[in-house]
Amino acid sequence: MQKKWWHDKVAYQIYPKSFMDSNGDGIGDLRGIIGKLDYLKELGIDMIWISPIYQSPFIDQGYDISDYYKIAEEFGTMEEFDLLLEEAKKREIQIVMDLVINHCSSKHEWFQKALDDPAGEYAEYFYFVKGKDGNPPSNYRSYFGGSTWEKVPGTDNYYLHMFAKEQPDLNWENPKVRKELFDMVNWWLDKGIGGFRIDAIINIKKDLAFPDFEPDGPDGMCRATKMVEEVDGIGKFLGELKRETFAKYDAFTVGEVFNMKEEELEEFVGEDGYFSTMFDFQPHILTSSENGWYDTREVDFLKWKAAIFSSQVECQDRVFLANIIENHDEPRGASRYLPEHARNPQGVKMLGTVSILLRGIPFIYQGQEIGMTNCRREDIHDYDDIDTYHQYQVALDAGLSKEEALDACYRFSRDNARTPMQWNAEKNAGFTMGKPWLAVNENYREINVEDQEKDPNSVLNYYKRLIRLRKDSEWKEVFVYGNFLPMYEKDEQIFAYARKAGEKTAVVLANFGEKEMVVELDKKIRKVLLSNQDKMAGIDENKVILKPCEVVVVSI
Ligand code: TEU
Ligand code: CA
Repeated sequence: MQKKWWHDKVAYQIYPKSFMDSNGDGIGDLRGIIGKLDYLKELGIDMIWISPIYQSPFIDQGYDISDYYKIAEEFGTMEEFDLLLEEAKKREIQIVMDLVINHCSSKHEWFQKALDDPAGEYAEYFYFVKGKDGNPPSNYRSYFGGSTWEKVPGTDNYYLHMFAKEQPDLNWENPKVRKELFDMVNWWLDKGIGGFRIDAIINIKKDLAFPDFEPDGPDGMCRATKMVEEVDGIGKFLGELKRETFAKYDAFTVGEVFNMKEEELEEFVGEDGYFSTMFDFQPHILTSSENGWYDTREVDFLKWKAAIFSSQVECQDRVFLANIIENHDEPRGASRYLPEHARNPQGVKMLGTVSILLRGIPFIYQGQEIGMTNCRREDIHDYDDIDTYHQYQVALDAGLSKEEALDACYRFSRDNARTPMQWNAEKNAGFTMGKPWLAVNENYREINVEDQEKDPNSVLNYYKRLIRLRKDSEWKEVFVYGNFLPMYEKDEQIFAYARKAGEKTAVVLANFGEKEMVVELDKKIRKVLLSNQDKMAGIDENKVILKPCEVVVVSI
C-alpha cells in the first residue's frame, strides 16, 4: 500500500461549541481551542477535525452554513482562526475542517437570491421543482422528519431539503454550483489546513425524476435515503471534486458516508479513491431502526464484535478506514458499547484499547479520553438538538409515554455528545465562566480532566499510554499497517485480535464479560505492552487470566 502522511496519525474531533469558552458567553470558541492545544499535544494528537465554525444561524449547530468564507462570530474571527492554524502548526498538529456541501443555510445569499427570483439563475443553485396536483413532488421524509419538500413562496414550486427546511440542498448538477464550491475548498486549502471531513456527502446525487417510493412509515412517506441508495452517478461529482481540489494539495479527506453501494468501496476510499478514508459506521448502524430511536435495540456483544471484525478483515487489503467509538451525532460509547457491569473507568479503558489499536486512523471524540457519558435530562426542553425534538415526537406518535420518549432521547440524543467538555470540578466543569449554551453533565465532579491529570491510573493517563503504544517506534508499523487477525470470534465475553507485520505480532485481549477468564495463546508471550491493571490477575508462558473489564496487550 502506498504510504501517505496521514496513515500514522491519531486524530481528535472537537465540537467547538462545547469544547472551551474563553470569553464567558457560554459558547466554546477558537481562543478556547488554542488554549487547549498543549493538552491535545500531550494526549498524543496529530490531527484535529473541528466541526463547522463557519457563519451559521445554528439551526443544525453549524451544519447550516450561511457564509463559507466567514468564521461564525460566536466562535471568533478569521484572524483567530489563522492564529489557531499557526499555533497548531507549531505543535505539528494538522487542522481538518468540516466540509458541508450537500446543502447550505436558507440564510445563504444564494438561497436568498433564489427566493427573490425563483425563475432566476440562483434558483438553479437548488432543486426548485414543480409540485404534483398541489402536493410536494415526491413522498420523501427528511432526516429530521416531515417532507423533504418546502413550498417556494409565491410559486407552485417546492425546494428540496434532505435535512431541515433551513438547509436547502445544493444542485450539484449545476456546473456553476460545483465551481463555487471547488473555489471555496481551494481557498481553505490555500490557507494551509490539512484537509476536510466531508459531511453527508452521499446525498449530493439525486434522481432528478424524484420518483415516489413505497411508504415505510405511518406518515405515508419514505425515507429520502431510499432515493439516494437507488440512484447511480455520484462518482462523476466526487471524481471532479477530488481532481479540482484535494488532489492538488495532497489533502487528507475523511468521508462521512452512509448508504454507500457496497461495490463502490474502492471507488470511494481505495488507492485512488475520492477520499483518503471514510469512517467505519458498521458498529453504529447495527442497533439503529428505521422506525426511530425509540425502536433501537441494545448492543449485542457478539454482533458488535462481528461488525468490527468484518470491517477490519474485508477492508484491510483494499482500503484504509477511520475508526471511531463516538462522534457529535452518536451517543457516548461508555454508555452504549459497555455492558452495564463494565460502565466504569476500567471498562472505558478497555473499550478505548480495542478500538484505538484497530487498523485504520483512530478519531477520538472530545471527552472520550476521560470517559464522558450520556447525560439524562428531566424534560425534553433541556435538549437543544433539532433531531432530538424530531425523534421525541416520533416516539410519542408511536404511542410511547413522555417518560419512554425521554428515555429514548437519553439513550440516543446527539446532545449526549454535545454537553460541555469537563475540564475540572469547578462551576460548569471549567468550560465557561458564563451560562453554558447546553447544561453540563452533572457527573463532571467525578469525571474531569484536572482530577484525571493528577491520577496516574485515570482514564486520561491510560489513553496517553495507549496512544504512545500505537505510535511507539518499535510497534508503529504493526499498528498502522499490520494485518488484523480476529481471535475468539464466537466467544461471548472475550474481544481479542492480533496485529501482525513481518515478524512482529501484538495481541489485544479484553474481557467484556462478568466472569474471570483464562485465555490461552498458541504462542509464547514475550512481553506485556499495555495493561489497564496495576497488577495483573495472572500471566504465564502462553496463558493470561483476565478479570472482568481487564484488557492487556502482549507481544508474542
Ligand atoms: O450527518 C449526516 C447524517 O447522516 C445524519 O443524518 C446522522 O446520521 C444523524 O445526524 C444521526 O442522528 C451529518 C452531520 O454529522 C450531522 O451533525 C448533520 O446534522 C447532518 O450531516 C446535516 O449536515
Ligand atoms: Ca465563547
